[in-house]
Amino acid sequence: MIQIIIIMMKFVFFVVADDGGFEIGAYRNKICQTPNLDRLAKRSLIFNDAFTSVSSCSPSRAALLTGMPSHQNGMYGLHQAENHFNSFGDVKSLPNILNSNGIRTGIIGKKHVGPSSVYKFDYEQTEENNSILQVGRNITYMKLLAREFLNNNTDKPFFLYVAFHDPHRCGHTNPEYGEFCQRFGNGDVGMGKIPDWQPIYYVPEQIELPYFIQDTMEARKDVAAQYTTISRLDQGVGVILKELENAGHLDDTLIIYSSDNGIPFPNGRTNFYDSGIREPMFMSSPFHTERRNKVTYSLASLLDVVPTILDWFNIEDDVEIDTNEILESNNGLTGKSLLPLLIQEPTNYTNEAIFASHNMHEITMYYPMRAIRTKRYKLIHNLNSNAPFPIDQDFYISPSFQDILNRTRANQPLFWFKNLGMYYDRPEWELFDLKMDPIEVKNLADIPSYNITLEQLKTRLFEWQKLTKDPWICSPHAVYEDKGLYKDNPQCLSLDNQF
Ligand SMILES: *[C@@H]1O[C@H](CO)[C@@H](O)[C@H](O)[C@H]1NC(C)=O
Ligand SMILES: *[C@@H]1O[C@H](CO)[C@@H](O)[C@H](O)[C@H]1NC(C)=O
Ligand SMILES: *[C@@H]1O[C@H](CO)[C@@H](O)[C@H](O)[C@H]1NC(C)=O
Ligand SMILES: *[C@@H]1O[C@H](CO)[C@@H](O)[C@H](O)[C@H]1NC(C)=O
Ligand SMILES: *[C@@H]1O[C@H](CO)[C@@H](O)[C@H](O)[C@H]1NC(C)=O
Ligand SMILES: CC(=O)N[C@H]1CO[C@H](CO)[C@@H](O)[C@@H]1O
Repeated sequence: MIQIIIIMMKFVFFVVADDGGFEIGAYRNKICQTPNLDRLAKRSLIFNDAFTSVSSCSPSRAALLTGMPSHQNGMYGLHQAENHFNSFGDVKSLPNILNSNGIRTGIIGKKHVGPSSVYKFDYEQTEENNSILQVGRNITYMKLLAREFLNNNTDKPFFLYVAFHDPHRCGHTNPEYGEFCQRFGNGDVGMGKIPDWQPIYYVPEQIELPYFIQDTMEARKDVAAQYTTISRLDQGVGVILKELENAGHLDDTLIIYSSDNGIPFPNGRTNFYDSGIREPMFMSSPFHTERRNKVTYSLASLLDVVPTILDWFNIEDDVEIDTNEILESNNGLTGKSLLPLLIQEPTNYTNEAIFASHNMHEITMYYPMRAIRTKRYKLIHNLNSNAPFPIDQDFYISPSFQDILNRTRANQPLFWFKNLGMYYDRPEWELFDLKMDPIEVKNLADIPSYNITLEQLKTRLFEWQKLTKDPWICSPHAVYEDKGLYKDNPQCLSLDNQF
């Protein structure tokens, strides 16, 4: 008797938004219309507590694609132009691991990481050889590229990574298209047309402001423009999912949707407050239907994406998957596979934690931070707390931030939950009880009754820094020595009484 073994081929489709947040129906935003994302959410597990490990574009994407935090993969800041950051040349990235395991890889849209030898996809249509507006915001153009990738797939499993540039701001580079490029391709005179996009416009008075954006007309108009751009992202997700379906891959593909960092508003992107690091995430598997349209409250990190996708493809050579011991390093990776969540919710979140590591966004914005977040607490270590918290170029000229500057100068009410002084000036340690203080304004680091919690979190953060070989591990009060005399016994050597 001849036995025929059919090996089911598996595929992955990963979609990442650029500065996208929770302006999504599935996350209970009642105003912003996102029918395509909502439909995807209905067939997904919806993450309530997913976080990026760094709130900056290139560092977040490098961490996502390597499973290593920014200080471990080397992408300390932005990749483009004068910022000039790259990951270390010997880092193993997801596309390279998959490629060496016979999986075809494709990227469409914003790449924003390097060097190209570390992040090598078989099929690349990115800002490196396309206009970023076309490859990242023109959903018709992106759809045709996805079709090309899918049509040209032969007999291999694939990993397709589609990185929208929407809903990133563009007021500082292409002001002619509006603050969020919401006019690009909308059919008005001089704006061109994107055939697959039906723009949706919003009334500023009606938009839903998150707690961290000031309630002023300037900020509301800014958010209304962001919503219009989200309609392009949403419809883009819809047309590309349609391509996947037409190619016959809706029933064998793991689909993940997320974003790289917080939204580009005050207290958002570049911050370690939840408004800067919490991310939307949907994960849809054709083989796991138990928890569709259900919510998981388990803490997840974008550092978990590499272990999840390797688990999906049953690739175990490079990384051992361990779902319990988050602090157990697996060949240098500290993340865990998220696939078990598709079947069952954990019964106890008490010991769960996610970690974060930020060094800079733009090259001028040196402001290293390390953080640990559990279900209940967040501890942020601001290593450069003697300097004002830095502001980046595109956020600086945004209407929302200009409004805060103008009002501060004119001594007018801000209608904001902070003021500029608080925002710029941060203590070295910030400890928040997220249950009592979800908006993270009451720092408990100096309150004696929290000393044990503080010490426990500091120890756990330090252990993670050690495990992930953080060069900043002794900063800012000591110097790390790990060579020569200290080769076998690395030490933090004190600066004595200077700090
Ligand atoms: C971009 O580069 C890839 C190869 O790296 C090539 O296949 C593709 O055709 C290029 N696209 C454009 C628009 O030049
Ligand atoms: C978007 O892409 C399509 C297909 O390439 C093209 O026909 C259309 O003109 C583009 N729209 C804009 C605004 O560039
Ligand atoms: C959850 O785990 C913590 C720490 O291990 C333990 O103290 C607590 O009792 C557990 N809670 C429940 C409801 O099992
Ligand atoms: C801020 O003030 C300047 C100078 O008065 C003005 O030109 C600008 O429109 C204001 N911007 C916002 C967002 O309020
Ligand atoms: C924490 O503070 C209390 C006083 O509030 C003190 O008795 C205790 O020794 C402190 N514990 C640690 C670990 O510092
Ligand atoms: C070799 C191959 O199949 N090429 C196809 C790639 O996709 C484009 C666009 O769909 C087709 O025109 C090519 O024939």
